[in-house]
Amino acid sequence: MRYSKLLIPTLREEPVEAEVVSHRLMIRAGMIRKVAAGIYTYLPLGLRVIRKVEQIVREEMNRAGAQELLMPMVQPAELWQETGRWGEYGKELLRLKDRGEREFCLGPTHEEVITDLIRGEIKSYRNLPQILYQIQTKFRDEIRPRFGLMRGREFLMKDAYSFDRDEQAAKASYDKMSKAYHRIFERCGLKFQPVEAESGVIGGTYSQEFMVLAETGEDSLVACDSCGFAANVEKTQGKTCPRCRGRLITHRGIEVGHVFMLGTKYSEAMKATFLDHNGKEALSVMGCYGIGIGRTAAAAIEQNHDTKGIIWPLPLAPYQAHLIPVNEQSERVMITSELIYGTLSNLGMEVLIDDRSERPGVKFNDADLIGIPYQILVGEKNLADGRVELKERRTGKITKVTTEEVIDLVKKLVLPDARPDES
Ligand code: P5A
Repeated sequence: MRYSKLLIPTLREEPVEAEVVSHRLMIRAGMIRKVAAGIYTYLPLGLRVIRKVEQIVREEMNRAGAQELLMPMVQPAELWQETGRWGEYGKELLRLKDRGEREFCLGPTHEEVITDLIRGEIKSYRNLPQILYQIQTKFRDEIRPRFGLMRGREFLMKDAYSFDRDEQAAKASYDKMSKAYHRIFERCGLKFQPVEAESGVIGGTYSQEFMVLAETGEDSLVACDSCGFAANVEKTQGKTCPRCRGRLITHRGIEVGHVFMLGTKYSEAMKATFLDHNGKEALSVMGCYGIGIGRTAAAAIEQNHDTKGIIWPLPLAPYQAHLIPVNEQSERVMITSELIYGTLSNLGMEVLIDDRSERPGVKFNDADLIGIPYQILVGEKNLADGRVELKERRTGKITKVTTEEVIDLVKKLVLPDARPDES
């Protein structure tokens, strides 16, 4: 893509309203803009990152045998009254009325809608298990929306729901999802820790949160230094590990995912039953599994940045290579740049070429701010020796190589990650 044709409104100044680094950098890099408290527009660059996270999530959900569907955002009050959550959920549930005075809410989560679907469609143990997921906009009227995409009111979530014939089968579905979560956050290039957690207003018998480790994280977790036990601090008292009596060490983190063993909380309230192999009516045993899509992108920035800007892990980067013709007045610079751009693009790489007539310093600063992992600098001085520069954003390391070599190098660096096998 050509920078000159894209809406990338980068900012030099620190936005005053942003308290955490991911929020500041997403605004400064021209990725998001606020529309109202906790409600954002994703600009082209921001949306590309969101789509990268979604794609990884989608591939791993499909690999684990989950099926994608899409449920409505607007949900009738009656379903929430059946489970009692119409009362329980409180002010976070944004309620509205249609022209006929019928009550609805904007979905903060979809246990009721999916349980309603399954009770209507699944009648026999033969049709179980079912794992269904969607990637969809949620609304939670948080008291203090803050930190940009980290804690929004309107936000994107991947939510999955499993239905099984008994507890043992439900545990197998839960484990499958948990394994998929490990793969997802690994593929995103994040350092994370699963922890035992409280299940709150979603409920159920037990739950685990996936925490991205970052000093700026809103959550605190403890991890045992000898047995690997880890939990949200809300879940533990004291300084010793409940499993092995080892020492607990506190870390900060960002909750990017949460998996819940629901048991029969919803199937019982909504009478989601099926006929078991003896022809007897039984309740589905459920699980539900969430990932904050925007929060995952924000957490990646919390974990990967420096004073100059974002340093995207390659799998989440909006583009894989950032090509900078240092002086676009020079014919030689432009011919070489276009050649590299065309070749890399034809290889299936996502390349951003900064074809603006801006001063080199402006282009370099924007490139470091936006944080694409590999920069290719094409300038007259190096071209005199037939060379261009390859700069690695993370280390700042610059290698001078020929045009052919740069294509080869970038290919090796970028393409093995671009299309992970779908086995
Ligand atoms: C699981 C899926 C649920 O809602 N029901 C369906 C369950 N879980 S959860 O923990 O409440 O949310 C799942 C993930 O969504 C992200 N998230 C948010 N992201 C941005 N802004 C918010 N206000 C917000 N609230 C939740 C988190 O990543 C959470 O783990």
